[in-house]
Amino acid sequence: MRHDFLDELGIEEVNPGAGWGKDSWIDDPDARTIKSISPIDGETIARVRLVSAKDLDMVLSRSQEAFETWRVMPAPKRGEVVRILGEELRKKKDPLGKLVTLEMGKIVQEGWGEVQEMVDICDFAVGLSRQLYGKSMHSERPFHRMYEQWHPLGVVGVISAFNFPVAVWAWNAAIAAVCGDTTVWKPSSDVPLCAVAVQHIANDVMAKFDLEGIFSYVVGPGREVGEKLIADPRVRLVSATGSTPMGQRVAEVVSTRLGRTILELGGNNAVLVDGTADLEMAVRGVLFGAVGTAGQRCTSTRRVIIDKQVSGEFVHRLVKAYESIPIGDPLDEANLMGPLVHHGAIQDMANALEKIAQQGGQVVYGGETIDRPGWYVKPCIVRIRGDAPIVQEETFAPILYINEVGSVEEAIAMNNMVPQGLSSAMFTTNLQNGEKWLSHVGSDCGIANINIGTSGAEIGGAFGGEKDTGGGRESGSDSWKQYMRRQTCTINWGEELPLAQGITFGDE
Ligand code: UN1
Repeated sequence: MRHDFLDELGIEEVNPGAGWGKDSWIDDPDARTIKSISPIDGETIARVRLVSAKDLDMVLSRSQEAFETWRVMPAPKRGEVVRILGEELRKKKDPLGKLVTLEMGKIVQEGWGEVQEMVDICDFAVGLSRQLYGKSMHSERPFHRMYEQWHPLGVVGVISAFNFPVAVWAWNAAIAAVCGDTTVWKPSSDVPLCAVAVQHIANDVMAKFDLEGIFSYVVGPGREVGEKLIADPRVRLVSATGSTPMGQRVAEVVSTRLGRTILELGGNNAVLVDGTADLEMAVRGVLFGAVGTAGQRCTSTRRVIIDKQVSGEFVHRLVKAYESIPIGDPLDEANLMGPLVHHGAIQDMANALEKIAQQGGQVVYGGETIDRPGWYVKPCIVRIRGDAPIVQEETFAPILYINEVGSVEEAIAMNNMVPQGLSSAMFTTNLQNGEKWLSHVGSDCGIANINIGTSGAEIGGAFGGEKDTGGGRESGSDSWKQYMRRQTCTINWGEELPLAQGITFGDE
């Protein structure tokens, strides 16, 4: 069955593998194609042509050329283009959100939420376009003025993962655009149609301003096109979301040529529940964090580290909540959990469950595969030791580990024990526990919350994490600085030439 919303988004049976403007696509009829398969029922939605390394070279040239004109447009004028992009995304929220759901499998509420996140970051970027502030400093020399300013950087490469097929592009592209950069996007091959749809929207906006090449995309094999993208010196910044091994490869290649990276990699996010927590609130926070997006967010809750006094009651309530989750077609708003992204994800989950059993874990609820077309599972709750090896890994599936502890110090140590450091949360009504959690001896993650879950961060804050999560920060706060180059300027408006540090150099 072909959904009407595909027409609204310009999705054809076979779609080009690269594009940078309304009439600017790479659409070689002889090129190999990949199928975009819906995890909802395993059916092919449409196909996308793959581009070669040579095609990428052409897209990068166009992007570099576009940068030459884009960077001289005043930042608030660039903001105007991003404002219109945000407006077009608002208009397309319904069909684009549904495409996210169809291609990736998250429930449609979350599909729409993702488009809302794109709109929000456009709004943020528009404001930012008038606030790309540099500091001025007092010079140590008389009649000298010193200040720093921020210039556009160049072409930005964006590599995104299947789980956020559109929002992560926007975090990067909207900020990069107001900063005066152009963006070349390599989406995950699991969700290429989302990129095609976004490109159509961006093309319409660029065309209104007689522009092209500000936003472009390429779909191609990682080994060929991805490797070439990260190795190319024209790509001044690579912003990559995905697994830790992928991020390590990006870091290796980009650092060799002294380029910049923003890495947003795996998470292994815990919710701590102390003895004073509001358990009802904690159950709801954990439920959304662990079952939302079928456990496939990098911010998904994977661990509950809980005071053993309240653990029995908490797990009892959580199991009840899990039992009430309707699982099925994510386009049907009645369902709260859709499928996993593909068959490989089902296998990864089964492998993890096998290791769990070997390492003394006990399944309290779920974990079964549901027998119907598509890739559906029951979300799973497991009691296991917090230091078991499997708990240290990020399994991209709805498996939640319950780890019991005897004190808040033990809970914080367990939170920090894993190699990843993205998101974390504590449910408590105790001021001292809460403050300890957020202090320098508390959570070691990039995100630390109190009385809300680990996922669903707002775009206004800097997003990212420490350790194996890669250290990058995207979207809000002052993340924009990574998309620009800083220049320190000193101007002597006096009639002498004094040297800094009081040095005299052949002076009388
Ligand atoms: C991701 O899972 O890769 O905080 C991004 C959240 C979302 C973004 C998640 N705003 O869950």
